[in-house]
Amino acid sequence: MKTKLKQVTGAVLAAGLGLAVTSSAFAAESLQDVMKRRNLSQQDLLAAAKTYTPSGKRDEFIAFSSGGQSGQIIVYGVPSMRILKYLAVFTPEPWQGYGFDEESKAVLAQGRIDGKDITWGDTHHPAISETEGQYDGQFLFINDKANPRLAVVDLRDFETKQIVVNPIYKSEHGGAFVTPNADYVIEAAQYPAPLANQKFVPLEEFNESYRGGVTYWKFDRQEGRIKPEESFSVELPPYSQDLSDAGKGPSDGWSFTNSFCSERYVGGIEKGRPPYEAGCSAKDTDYMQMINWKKAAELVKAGKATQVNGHNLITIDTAVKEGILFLIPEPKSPHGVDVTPDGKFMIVSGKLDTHVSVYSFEKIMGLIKAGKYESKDPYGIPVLSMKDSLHTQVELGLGPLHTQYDSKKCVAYTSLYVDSQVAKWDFCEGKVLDKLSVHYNIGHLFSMEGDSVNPQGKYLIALNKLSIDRFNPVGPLHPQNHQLIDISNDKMQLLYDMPLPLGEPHYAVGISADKLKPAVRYKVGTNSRTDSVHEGKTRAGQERIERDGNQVKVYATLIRSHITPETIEVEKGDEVTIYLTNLERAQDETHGFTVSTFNTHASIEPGKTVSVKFTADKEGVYPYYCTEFCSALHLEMQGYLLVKPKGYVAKGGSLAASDYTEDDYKKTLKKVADTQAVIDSVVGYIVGVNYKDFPDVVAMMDDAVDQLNRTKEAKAKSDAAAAKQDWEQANLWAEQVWQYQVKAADLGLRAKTYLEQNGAKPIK
Ligand code: RUQ
Ligand code: CUA
Repeated sequence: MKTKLKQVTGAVLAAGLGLAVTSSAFAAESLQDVMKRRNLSQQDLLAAAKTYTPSGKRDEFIAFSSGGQSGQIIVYGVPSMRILKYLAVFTPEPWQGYGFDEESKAVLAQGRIDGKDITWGDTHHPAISETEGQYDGQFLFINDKANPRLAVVDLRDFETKQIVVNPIYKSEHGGAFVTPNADYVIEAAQYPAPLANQKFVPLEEFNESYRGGVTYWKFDRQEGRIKPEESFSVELPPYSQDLSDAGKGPSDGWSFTNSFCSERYVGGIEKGRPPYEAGCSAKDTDYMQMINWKKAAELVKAGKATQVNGHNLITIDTAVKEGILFLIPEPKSPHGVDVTPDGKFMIVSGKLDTHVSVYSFEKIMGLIKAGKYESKDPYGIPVLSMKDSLHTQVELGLGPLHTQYDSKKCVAYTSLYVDSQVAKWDFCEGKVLDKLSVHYNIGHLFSMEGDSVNPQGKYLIALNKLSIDRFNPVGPLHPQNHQLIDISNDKMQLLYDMPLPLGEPHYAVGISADKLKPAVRYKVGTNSRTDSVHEGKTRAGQERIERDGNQVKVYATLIRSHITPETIEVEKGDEVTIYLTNLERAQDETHGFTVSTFNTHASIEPGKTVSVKFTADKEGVYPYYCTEFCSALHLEMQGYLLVKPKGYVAKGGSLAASDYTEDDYKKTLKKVADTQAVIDSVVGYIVGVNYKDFPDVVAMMDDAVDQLNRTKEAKAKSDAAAAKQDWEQANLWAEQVWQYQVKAADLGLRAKTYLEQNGAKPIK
């Protein structure tokens, strides 16, 4: 029987066997041999054992890392550090068809600013949606610092669904951070500018007319979209806003945003003035800006917001009058502000100060209730005393930036940019517990669910800016370096370096893998970008080409291994829309689609409908094909777009084919019968064991049955042709029967291997 199986799957199976032989040769080496050969220490082995994830095994956590200037999100597993996906967000990504099919183009178009396409983004801070302060794994948000935008990703299919443009900023940084039930997504401005968009204001009027702010984007969880009309901003002085965080527990309802350059310095090297870096770090303190966003939302409902660029804005004056905005001095040029899991403290690191400052929310509230203000800033905002708001300050080292939390109470980890270290410390007691050197210039760091109310501990990842001497050289532009650290013991242990070559990842978040339950297929005909039925949804048998003037609409389907229709004839100048529906129900049976030279590509996952659109502006012959190696006959998943000159008259003639004989037909019938015997024996094995206990196998069987069911129609056509002695048609339809059989057999064999490897038991 083995020989027969081999005949069916041919070279593919043979290649697989070859691999098995090579790997067993390595198994002959002992652990000691390998350690010697690769120069590995006991410590290395221990680290390897903690991160190595055996073939076929999964990770405990999933990380979502910003993709920096790539405008994407990088998804990887922890502790294996295996990259799983580049998620297309602000930048076209051809493999996913993002920015090439019409549906994703429409998402990118939401991110246009002043009518211009912006085809990149500077992503910094991803945030996972929360329910009662815990990551719920439903949605992901990320900001674009360069072009003030925010994107919504649905974790049911890991696709970007929405991009919103901030209507009043020119840049932003303090986002995305979510409130504890993801009612709002926080986005703070960065470089101050006039809020009314199209206005020129000279730099001489910086203090009077340039402004910053914090935006609260209303998120509708049911629809999975941000509602711009229900969103609002609170105006802030031109103190460059930086990072933000939402309060939780006792501090729920408030948000905290850092600032730098509260000196309001405006540079001018070219005029002989000292640069920004000098003028922006002259004072000893900047301001933490505290906003009561719950009250702010009520003020908006009560009509107390003004409209700027069609957006709800609570002015500084209103915010002060209503008592929702306060300032507290914080050490020089701070970067991170991170609320503790219990919501009692806000931890701020001053980049140019060696301390972290732990602010007590309780003390702050005490000061506010007592109306105890130290002073007012030039815009009339009450300033609370730093000394009276502090719980403690701890000297950690040079360049503290960001703080994450452990599952252990009071334990925090702070990145030290200048020292290139991670400090583990106790924020309740105010003492340092451990320090670990990491590679150069750590920026953010993240622990698993480390900014939720319920951090999971276990692993910490350092996001290092430089990777000098860490990896094999690849030219002047180095990859970034994510370092995996074990934090399950008192002492931190560095486990692994992962190069990331896709822009500079700023922040990342890690979530327990079991909280993510993405779908593997869509309902047939789904427009995945709008979560609705696609106008171009096409079922098997409904494929057609419709023409209205010069508008040609092609309703096409894809299934292993053909695209229907296989010929598309249009005239020069026609505007062509091709709707593509993937009819597969099987997992991972994605088809791709492209038409030669029309700069178009689509990725069509099972059930999805997408459309590609172009003007057939040049007469000629253009092959189209499936771009995913989806099956043995993938190369044959092809067709022709024929662009004819206007008014072209067909010359007649018939399509080329060979002269098939009755003999050929009979040979094909024999092949079909042999293959059926193989299928029967594989099916015999499968139904003889407890395959129903293996959902993956059940799915494969469904898919195989689906393929086999398709043989009926082809067989009927073959039989009918044979009756008329049309051997060409009879033979070719019999070949089609065999094609379906091969796919079913391929699935059957996969299922059989799976069952054998996973200990299936015979049933009585
Ligand atoms: S950044 S390295 Cu969050 Cu934009 Cu700190
Ligand atoms: Cu479908 Cu290749």
